[in-house]
Parts: sequence; structure tokens; C-alpha cells
Amino acid sequence: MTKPTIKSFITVLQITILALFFSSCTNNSKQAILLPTANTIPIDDDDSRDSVLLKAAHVIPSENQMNALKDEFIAFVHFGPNTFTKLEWGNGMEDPAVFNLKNLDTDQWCRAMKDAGMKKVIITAKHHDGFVLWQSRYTKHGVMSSPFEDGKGDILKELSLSCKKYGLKLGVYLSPADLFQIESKEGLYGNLSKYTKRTIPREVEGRPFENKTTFEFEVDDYNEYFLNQLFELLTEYGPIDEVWFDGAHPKRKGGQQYKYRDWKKLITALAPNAVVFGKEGTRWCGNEAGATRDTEWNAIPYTEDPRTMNLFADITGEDVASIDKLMEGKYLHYQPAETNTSIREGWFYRNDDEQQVRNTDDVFDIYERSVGGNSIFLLNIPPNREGRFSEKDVKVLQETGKRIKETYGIDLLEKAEGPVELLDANEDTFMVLDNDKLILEFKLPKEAKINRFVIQEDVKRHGERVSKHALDVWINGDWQEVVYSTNIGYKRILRFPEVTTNKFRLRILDYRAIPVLQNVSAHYYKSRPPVLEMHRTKLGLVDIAPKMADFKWNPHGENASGNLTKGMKIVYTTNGELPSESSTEYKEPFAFANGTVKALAIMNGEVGSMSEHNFGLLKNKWKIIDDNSSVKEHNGDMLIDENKDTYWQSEKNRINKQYVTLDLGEQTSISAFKYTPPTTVATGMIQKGIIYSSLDGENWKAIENFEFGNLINDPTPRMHKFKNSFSTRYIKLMALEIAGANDSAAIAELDFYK
Ligand code: FUL
Repeated sequence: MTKPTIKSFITVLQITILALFFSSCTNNSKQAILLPTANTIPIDDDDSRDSVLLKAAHVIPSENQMNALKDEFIAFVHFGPNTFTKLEWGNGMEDPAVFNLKNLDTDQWCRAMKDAGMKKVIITAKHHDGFVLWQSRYTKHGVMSSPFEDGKGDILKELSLSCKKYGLKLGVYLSPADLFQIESKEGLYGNLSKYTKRTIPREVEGRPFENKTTFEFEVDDYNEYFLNQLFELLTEYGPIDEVWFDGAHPKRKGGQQYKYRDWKKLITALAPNAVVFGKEGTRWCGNEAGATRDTEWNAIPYTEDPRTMNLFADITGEDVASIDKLMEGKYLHYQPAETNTSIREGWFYRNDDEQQVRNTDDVFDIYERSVGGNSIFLLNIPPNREGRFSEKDVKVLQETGKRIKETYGIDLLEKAEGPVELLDANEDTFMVLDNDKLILEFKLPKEAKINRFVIQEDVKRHGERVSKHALDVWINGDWQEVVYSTNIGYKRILRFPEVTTNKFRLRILDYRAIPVLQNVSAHYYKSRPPVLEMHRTKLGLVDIAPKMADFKWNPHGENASGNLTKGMKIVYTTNGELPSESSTEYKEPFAFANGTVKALAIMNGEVGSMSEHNFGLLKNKWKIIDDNSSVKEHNGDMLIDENKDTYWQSEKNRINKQYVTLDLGEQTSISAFKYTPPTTVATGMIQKGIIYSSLDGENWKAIENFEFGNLINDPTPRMHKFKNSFSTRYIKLMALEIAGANDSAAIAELDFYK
């Protein structure tokens, strides 16, 4: 057990501060607060591992961060020209007329978000393409030049009114990357303008501001433009609770720098309640797939002081804040992670028939792992071209909300015996677990079925301290450990197989400083038939099985391969219809090419969520003809082996020579292809390329160029539909541009569709 020694580092000065500080603490906190708590604490040169751990345990959230944590489940809305062009990343040169929105129902968005139990919505006021969704005074590239309400519409105004009506908080995403300002002739991004003193907001004739605050900053043209737009967003749409700065950059120009310190001054003055994402407020979880870390500490090491930093790099990787990582820092800073992912494939709406939508099991699972894993769940729901959330998405939001309410709305410990500070609903009570209190017991008045246990630390006052804990239940006259876990933080949801018991025992096994808990509760989640997963072998045999622990966490605490499948039947269709009880029962792998398999599990009369997979042409006769530009251990066969964990990779710097040629074995008609990028490495993502065809392998014809956006952050498979189908035997795929200015191309899997 870690027992931090403070002797080694407490100086006389620190002791004096402590003494002063103690006198202002409640009695109860005295044993637990050994240092002044703060949002950021510097690490000193002579700090030991123990003293760094102790400091990390005294790093606490700011008021805005605490509110952000308490919001728990929030919405993202990606909307703009991409909704109409069906691209993930626009290029900034879109004609505003493409934003041909005829209807808009932001009330419907808000109703659906409310039904899901979400507390806040963040909208892409400006995505990377530079198109603005509000009536900005500082550009014509936006709704004002679109057919939407004859150029008079304002999406942000509508949304802010709906938010008020439905009691939702509002946040704005304002992309620092701005392709319109990069690409257009008069564009301000990277135009090498001088840094001079400028007044924000810049006055615009006939468009006065009601808010008369002004600021003076020494900035260049693009920073001025950005600050002017922030001023509009933060003063004209009601209170703004989050400002979201995306770290992604499709392109840069002219060495453009961002004067974030000035942006921050403006935000602090105009939107004091806003938490800032992507800077010192909240941080990216490191992926866009809804993956969560087993251990997510929010006391983060920084080598520079985050309170005065200008440039914040993405924090990725599995280990972010273990003691080894903390020792590499010079500052410890509280910074909650946001788990951001989309309900649909991609961030923008494309269509209702091909773009897959996550099912309720999936969304609920991410909810439990993210909110119950010390982070905030930010789920994107992209409105469609009718200005509404699609019915499929709404249904998933409603079902998720219902499940959250049914599961977490009922606390089975409500009438239990145990420490009152932890069982009451009062957020101001907490319990200091000094030595004799590291094992806590909870006794229910009578036995109940339970499979979820929620623990919260008192992070608001005491930071994050517990690093290992376990839960035991009383079964057959004995204690049995049902789940073991690591840190807790704001909230830990423990998931375990259903038990019937009237007694629980929570054991704190290790900690960074004396643990202080705030709340515990127990719940029951009604298990459902498992979600299914499909895979096809190179020989063309499709197998269907329950999805195994996705991100290292068992689907719902249960052992997917054991109890979970007892009495389960899998049914499927291959003709596009929704499977029902009378559809073909899955017994063994079956041969299938080119089309969609839909499957679901039925268990105890209950029907599970549907899974579907669109399979391309069989690859059993395919041959790689030319992969002579590959690196040795990643040869061409790896892109047609039906295994997305292996990948082909071309040699570096082979300008115009990064291609593969394959023989499909027979002349075939092709209408689309799917590119699966590698996920084990973040390099080689082909963002632009061209497809050639040939009937004899010698005479080639260029068929079409293709383009995929946001591959580095979101390395999911991408589909390209050809304008016209074509007949071919040989195919050549040539990479023209690799994401992140890489110089070698990679393909994990290539599929072609009839
Ligand atoms: C990424 C962007 O490039 C995507 O388009 C999306 O906005 C996502 C939330 O962040 O980095």
C-alpha cells in the first residue's frame, strides 16, 4: 500500500501555509488535506515520487470543470456544408449555395437530447471549412450567403432559443483551422499580416453590439478575425458554457500562430462559466471511436504551466497520468477528459441507408465506460438535410435515456445501512477514509438483484486519491470479490455479473493520499441479448458471434461467451430485410459475397440490437500483381487478407509510385470501394488518391479520384461510390496525398462492391 511520506518535502514555508489553511478547513477534512488544494500545482526539483503523488491528490477541478463533470452526458452537433456535400472535411471553397437548408427544427434536436438525459449541446458554429452558421459581421462565407431563409437565417440563434426552452446548456465549436480563410484570395489565415494593436470587437457600420465591452490586443489579421467572431458568439446567444477548440488541421499556411492567451482573456470576461476544450479546461480523450482507458486520472502532468501556456498538444496513449508520467512533468493540472464520438459513422450526416448508426447497446455501453470511467461523454448527433435528427438517431437517444433512467434512476442502497455521508443525496457531505475506514459495509433491508455499483470521490474538495479498490458481496454466508478496479475520481461505475445479496463491502486497496468519498449507490441493469459481430474469412465464410469485450471491458459485466449466450438464438438475413424470429437461424459459417448481412440475437423472448455488415466481393481469387514499392514486413497480400490488423505499406518518398495493382481473377462490375486504414499505426492514411482500371493489366484507364477527411483522428473504414459503375479485371489504387504530410501509404484492407 502506498503510504506517502511528507517529511521529505515539506518546507517550513509549506508548514506555515498548511497551518493557515487548516484553520479554514472543516474538522473532517483536516486529516485529509495535507497541502493546499489547487487547480494547478507546480512540481519542485526535489519532489520525490511520494510527494508528487501527494500533490496530485490535491489537484482539484475549477468550478467550470466541476460543472462540466457533473453534466456527464452532452451532445455535439456537426452541421454545415458537409451535410450537403457528404464529405467529412470540406475544402473551404464550397459555394455557400450548397447549404440549401429548407427546414430547421432545433426544438426536435433539443427534445431528443433531453430524452437522452443530455445536459449541454455544442454546435459547430464554424467547422474547418470556414463556413459560419450564424450572422457574423466579419465574413460573407456562411448562412448569410446561402439560400437558407434567403440568407437571413441564423442556426445558432434558433438553437439558443430551443436550448432555453428545453433547459439545455449551449457550447460553441469554433475551428481555429479555417480553409476558407486559407484558400481564398483575400483570406486572412497565414497572410503574414503584422501584429498591431487592435480593438475587439471591430466596429461594423449598422451592426452595433448591445454588449459595450471592448478589448485591446496586439494581434494579426486572423487572430483579430477569430476574436471578433468569438465576441459575437459569446455575447449574442445567451450564456455559453463551453468553447471547443479542435486540434485538427487539414492544412496550415504562412506559419499562422494562434494567440490563445488573448482568446482566453476574452472568454474569461465574456463567458465566465465556459469550460474551454482543447486548452487547459477539458482535454481530448485521444480517440474518436468511444474507446476509454481502464484508468483515467484527471490530474495531468505538464512540462509548462498550463495557466499561461499558448499551445496545447493532444494527449494520447494509454498511460497519461501514472506516477511515471507525473514524474516527467513540472506541473500537475486538473483536466477532465471528454470522450467524444459520433452516433453515426463520421461526424456529418450523409444518408439514412448506408451510414451506420450506433445501436442503443453501444451508446449505453460507452455511457457507462466514459461517465463511469471519470470522463465526460460527448456524443455527436449530426442533423440531416431536412434540419432534423434522423428518426433512427432519435430512437437510439430515447432508448439510451430510458435505460439510463431505469438503471441509474433507482438507487438500491437508498434504504441501506452504512455511512450516511455516502448514502445521502447531499453533495456537500463526504467521508474521510482514514486507516480504520478503508473497508466499508453496506447492508440492504432485504436481498436484491444487483449488477452495478457506483462510487464517487469528493474531487471537488479533495481531488482524486483512490488508485485500487474492490467490491465484495455476501453470498452463501461468505464475502466474494465480484469486481476489482483502479482509480475512481468523479465517478466509477463498476459492472459485474448479476448477484442477489443484501450486503456489500467496498475495500480501498491503494491510494495516493487518504481517500475521501462523496457518494455510493447500487443499481440493476436488465441484461439484454448481446450485440453481434460478423467477420468473413478470405475463403468467403461469414461467421456471426456475440461481440466480445470491446475496449477491454466486458459488454455488460457478464462473460460474453459463457452465461450470456445461454438460451440464445441468432437469426440473420441477406436480402436487406430486418431479421425476425422466423428468419434463418445461424448455426455455422456460411459463404457470402457482395451484400449486407443483418443479424440479431434473441434470448428469453427478448430481441437484441441489430448488427449489419456490408460485405464486398469475395477475395479468394484476388492476386496482388504489383506491390514492389512495399516495405518488407508489410507486403501487398496484407491488404486482401480480411484481417484489418495487418497492413500493406509502401516505401517512403516514392512520389507518384505509392500504388498497388491487383487482379480480381475475373472481369467484374464495380460500383464502389472501401478503404480500411491501419489502426495500429497512425501513419500512411491515404486522404487523396486515384483508381485506375484495366482489362488486360497493361492498358490502364483512370476511373476516378477519391478523397477522405479526418483519417488520423478517425481511422475508420471509408467508402467511395463511383459516379458510374465500370467493368474491370485489374485495379490500380494510387495514393496522391497522405494525411499528416506522411510520405508512405498504407492500406489495412481493400474491398470492392458490385
Ligand atoms: C476532429 C475534426 O477534424 C472532425 O471533423 C470533428 O470535428 C471532430 C470532433 O474533431 O478532429
